Amino acid sequence: MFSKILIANRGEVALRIMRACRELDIKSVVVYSEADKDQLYVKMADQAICIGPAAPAKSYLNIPAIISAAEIADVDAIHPGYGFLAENAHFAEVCRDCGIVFIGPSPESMNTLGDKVQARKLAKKAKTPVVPGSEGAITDEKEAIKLANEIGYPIIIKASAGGGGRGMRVVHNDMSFRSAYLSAQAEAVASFNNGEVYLEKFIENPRHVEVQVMADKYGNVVHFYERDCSIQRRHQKLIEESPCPVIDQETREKLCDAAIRAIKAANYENAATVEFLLDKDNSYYFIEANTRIQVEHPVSELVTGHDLIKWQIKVAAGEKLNIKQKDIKLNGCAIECRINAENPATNFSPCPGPVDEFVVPGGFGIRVETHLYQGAYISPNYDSMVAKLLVHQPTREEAIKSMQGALKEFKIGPIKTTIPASLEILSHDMYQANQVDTGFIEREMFNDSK
Ligand code: MV4
Repeated sequence: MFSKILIANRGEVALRIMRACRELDIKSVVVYSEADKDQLYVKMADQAICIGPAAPAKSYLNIPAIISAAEIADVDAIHPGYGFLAENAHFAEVCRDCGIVFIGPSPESMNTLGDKVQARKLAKKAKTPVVPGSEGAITDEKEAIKLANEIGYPIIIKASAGGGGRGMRVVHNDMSFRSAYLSAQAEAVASFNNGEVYLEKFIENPRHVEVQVMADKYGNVVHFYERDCSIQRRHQKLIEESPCPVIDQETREKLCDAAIRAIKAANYENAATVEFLLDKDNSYYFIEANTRIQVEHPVSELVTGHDLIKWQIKVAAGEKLNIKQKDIKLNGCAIECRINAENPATNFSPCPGPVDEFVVPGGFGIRVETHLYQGAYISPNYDSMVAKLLVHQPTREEAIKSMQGALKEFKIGPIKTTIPASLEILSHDMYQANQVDTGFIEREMFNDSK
């Protein structure tokens, strides 16, 4: 096992990783920017090293500065958390070249799965259902239009290097194909420096369901069931839950097995999330795989009782995943609300500033992940997510009820947060009746200026 780990991240995830290290008797080193010097995780770490100014490019994305800190602190491994360098294959490669374990997949599998065209091919080979679409990248407009007609409109053109909704265009007919194709390509070049695009049937009003997977160095791969992340606004998740409330046990097992097959085909190691779209008939289609631990991972921890961050560290250190799939049981329902320092009344604009009031909820089945404290300062330089509130209860109805109470107990002021927005969603008839999809929030609730 490692004796010292560097955490190349900030905020609540830095604390989350630090706590896992402590339970494994591993010393933690954090890196921080000048803007974060007073953060709780900086004080709590065994060692803290300032790596540069507030701007992420000069600190949390600054590979030479982070590697220097790792060398100075003499760590065995680096945990990247999520965001920042978590899916940067070059960073993983630099770590390897420096003899530091990157707690995550190899740069090779990161590159393969990061390329959506390659990921689709891999999934297909593994007999994981993919959305009907092009064999590979589309290069010839005439052929692509022919394929669009075979599949049937509407279709969606996506950037191979894409993600988070950038470089996507929905096309409804032959007439509008050309301009969508050209603009998707141009956006892909501008955003990712890679103009490769592919084509898929457009699944209307899908749910977003993702499977949590973990793989060790010896080919053992297990899943920790699925999360439903359909409650999103502009590709930002607001509420996640496990299990997906609309699929039966048989579908669930097939879906999770399909995710495992795709990950095995990538020769993958460490944590992965396999994303699917679930259509009206509960058919599921692979869309992409994320090569990091995700923000919403605690939802899966609550329903399975497994510490996923500890598993990440253990498998990276070469331990075997000594658990059998049949021993990973799904217990009850967990819901997470992301709490962002944003003002829902002003189109979710960021709301940084000092935190004068901070009262945290508690009670049976309540979990709070946050780096805030009374007197903390929320910096405008970083992501606006400042806390995650989770509940675990036997049923979805009880989990919703528990979450409503906990959200009302949570006081963060004077800054504005998404707490009231979460309360509105949880009390919505359609949310309670499981009648939501990825378009629900923008269609039915928060559809201000587009
Ligand atoms: C789709 C789709 C419908 N059909 N692909 C959006 C981000 C990227 N991860 C994939 N996305 C979508 N791909 C096909 N073939 C609809 C979306 C989509 C979406 C997906 C997941 C969660 C929220 C979403 C919001 C809008 C569109």
